Amino acid sequence: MILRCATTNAGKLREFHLAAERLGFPQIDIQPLDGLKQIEPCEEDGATFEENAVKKAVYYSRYTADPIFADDSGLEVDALGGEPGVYSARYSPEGTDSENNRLVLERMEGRADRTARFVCVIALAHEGRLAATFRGTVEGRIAQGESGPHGFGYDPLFYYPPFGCTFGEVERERKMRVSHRGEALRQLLDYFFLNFHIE
Ligand code: ITT
Repeated sequence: MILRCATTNAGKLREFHLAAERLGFPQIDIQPLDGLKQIEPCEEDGATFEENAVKKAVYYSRYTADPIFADDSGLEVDALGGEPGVYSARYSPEGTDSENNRLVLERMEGRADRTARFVCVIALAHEGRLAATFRGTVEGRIAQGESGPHGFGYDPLFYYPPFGCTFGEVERERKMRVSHRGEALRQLLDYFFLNFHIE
């Protein structure tokens, strides 16, 4: 069973590839959408992760006959009123991981309340129609600085108390067991397995 994913983010893609087999669904073959880079990007102007995920999934489902999912995700920092939120990928003017991280740390300087969460919403679509959405979250804290060589995006800033370190300091597999994306993907794969019987 082929399940396509529509993402331009290499970090997300690496986590999706790890997912199906490790989550106990070796029959589901997660493949990127062919030619995604040649397609005009979908505008992500929704006010919520749900709106953007649905928009992306439905948009890209017109380019394949296979079922396809999109992930809209990000970091919500309580002391920053939920920012960067849906603007996570383009929080700084440069929009790079290192500049985004620098800006979060700068805005958090001197703040005692450092609670934050990662949110991931996955939308599944088929032939131009939305099938379902799935949401995962994980609670943590914004560290005082960046640590660790693993992961992507805000992982080096995201201190996860049960691990006693940041997501940047653990292997991808360990992160996926507890992460927002791992949780949303588990729900997606359960749903897909039960509802799509595609030969
Ligand atoms: P696609 O829309 O093509 O999937 P994108 O990077 O633009 O790629 P989003 O709009 O969903 O994706 O933005 C998500 C951003 O949130 C991402 O660029 C990271 O900066 C951050 N993010 C999401 N999940 C993360 C994770 O697991 N670890 C670290 N940062 C994460």
